[in-house]
Amino acid sequence: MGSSNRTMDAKYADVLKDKMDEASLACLESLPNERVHAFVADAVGLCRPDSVKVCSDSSDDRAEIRRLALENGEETPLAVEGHTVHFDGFHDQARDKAATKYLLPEGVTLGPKLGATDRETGLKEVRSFLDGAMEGKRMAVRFFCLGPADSRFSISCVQCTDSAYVAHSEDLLYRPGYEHLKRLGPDGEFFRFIHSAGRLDERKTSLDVDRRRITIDILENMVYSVNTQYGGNTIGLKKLALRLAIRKADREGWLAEHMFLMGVRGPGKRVTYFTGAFPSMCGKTSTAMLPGERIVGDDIAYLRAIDGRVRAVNVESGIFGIIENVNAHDDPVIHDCLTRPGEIIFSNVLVSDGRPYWLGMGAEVPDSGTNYSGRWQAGVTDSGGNEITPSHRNARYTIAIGALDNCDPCLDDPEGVPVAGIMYGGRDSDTSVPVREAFDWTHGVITMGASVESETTAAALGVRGVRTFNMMSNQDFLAIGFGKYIRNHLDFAGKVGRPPLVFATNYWLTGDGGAWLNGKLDKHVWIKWMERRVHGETDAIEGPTGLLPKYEDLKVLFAEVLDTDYTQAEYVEQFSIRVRKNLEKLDRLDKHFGGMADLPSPVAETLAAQRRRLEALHAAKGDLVSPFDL
Ligand code: SPV
Ligand code: MN
Repeated sequence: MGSSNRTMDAKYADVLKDKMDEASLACLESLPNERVHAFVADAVGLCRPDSVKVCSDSSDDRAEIRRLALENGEETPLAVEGHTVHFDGFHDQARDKAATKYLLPEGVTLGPKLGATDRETGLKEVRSFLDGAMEGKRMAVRFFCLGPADSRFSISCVQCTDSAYVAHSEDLLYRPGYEHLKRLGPDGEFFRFIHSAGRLDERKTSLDVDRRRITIDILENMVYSVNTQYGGNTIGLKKLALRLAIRKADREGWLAEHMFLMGVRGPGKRVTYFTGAFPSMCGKTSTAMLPGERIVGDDIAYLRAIDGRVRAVNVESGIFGIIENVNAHDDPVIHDCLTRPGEIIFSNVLVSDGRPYWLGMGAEVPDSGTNYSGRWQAGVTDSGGNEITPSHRNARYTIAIGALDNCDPCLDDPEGVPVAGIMYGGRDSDTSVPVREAFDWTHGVITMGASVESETTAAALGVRGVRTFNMMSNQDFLAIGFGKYIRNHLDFAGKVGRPPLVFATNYWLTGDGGAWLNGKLDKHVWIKWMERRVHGETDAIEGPTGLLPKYEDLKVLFAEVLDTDYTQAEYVEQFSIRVRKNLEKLDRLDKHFGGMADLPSPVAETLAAQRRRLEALHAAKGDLVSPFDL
């Protein structure tokens, strides 16, 4: 573009022209949106990178980012073509909830459970950490689209980052959004993200993690992230954008959820779509990738009521998945993909002779190599005396969904796919049956979604294995009050003719000796059962906490899906109602909800009704009741 066509205000051009070449400047100027120019000029003025690369959707620009990640040492090539490895710092291996804070404008409250800080103070602090943070570095300016482009689901995003690894990850995980934002014209709305990894050590990992901040400015639809590299803290479009999207959804009457989206095959050529909300590391991705089914997405979905039906899209187009325990037997689809040539970023795995290794991969892991601690040898311990595992428990892979053999053809459909069922699941070793169906939408939203309780995992920093409530599995990302969030779910059903059926799953139930009662693949049977329920093709047993599958139906499905003989003894052990345990959970729930303001009245009513059913069963039949005795 010649200078005669310049549309950028001089006050922005003055800041930018010395930092970028003509191509980058022209690329930015071609976006007819002054607020984009202002945002980039502010980011550049604040962070003071040596140079700036503005990327369009072109494959050349994307290739340059990939090259930069290798050149600057944030990624290293592996032996298989297209594979690279990235390491995050030793203390930067998961989402940092404590350092993640909402900036609260005057008059806005989010309740005591969401980390927040006064807007002025928080803004001043994070901007001081970003001040000059990119000196000596190259900033990338990237444009992406959450959800398919040119759809009512689309949200434009602009990311400024000094990490080519972050920018490269976003190429694999999101749909390009430069042309989309251009088409929106001068008033196009967009979410904005500034990220700097901060000062780096010789391993190219963030040095100042004690000054790590993820600061969310809900007033400006903007997130700052600094002194961290771990994807969950830095990839703006992922959990940072989800927090902004939850607020937008609240304003506009739709739902932004921590959910997978998949098509489940039924008899004939039938494909029925389900979403599922599980806390991190509880089986969400491996459910979405079940062999023979169709994956639309594994992490974040937007749900809207359209023409009387719930329709959903995958916000992303790639997967930032946990690699631990991915092996040919349990997760054949992704395992196959991870072992053939193609564009993949492995993070925080063990590398030896140019090959990635991880815990539970189904092959021998070497006893030395390079991992997130640097040079590693079996048996080494950290400063606290704990053994350093070869791969981190939260080690991950990043790929485009299109690389999977079972990618759903509707992935990019601007109208989304119709949702027939929603499942909620947590890591629950001793209370809930493996699968059950809610009596209705309200019962499902309250006793299954809002009541998800799960043992903590390595996906967030902190102690693992502690039982905590995790509302809709979305609690880490909630940016509105809990009461309003539940109300939005309850109201959502009123916008459609027949709301999706709601189910609860529990893949983690254990028996007396502490062993898991289900195999990893049993979830495939539960999902096929849900599919049949949606189409009214199987009966169920009415229990106190929902509708349970019948033994004879599961027996047929186990034989069909897994070619195994499901015995009546297994069924009874797995599906007996642990009445006392369920009552204890209700006690915990009462306490949990007790402190919340603005809870919609159906919450207390629905939980009280559940308690009455459980108490009646307890009085009649005791602590443990077989499904045959219901
Ligand atoms: C999760 O932890 O839920 C993830 C990965 O999906 S993160 O990007 O860390 O959020
Ligand atoms: Mn997630």
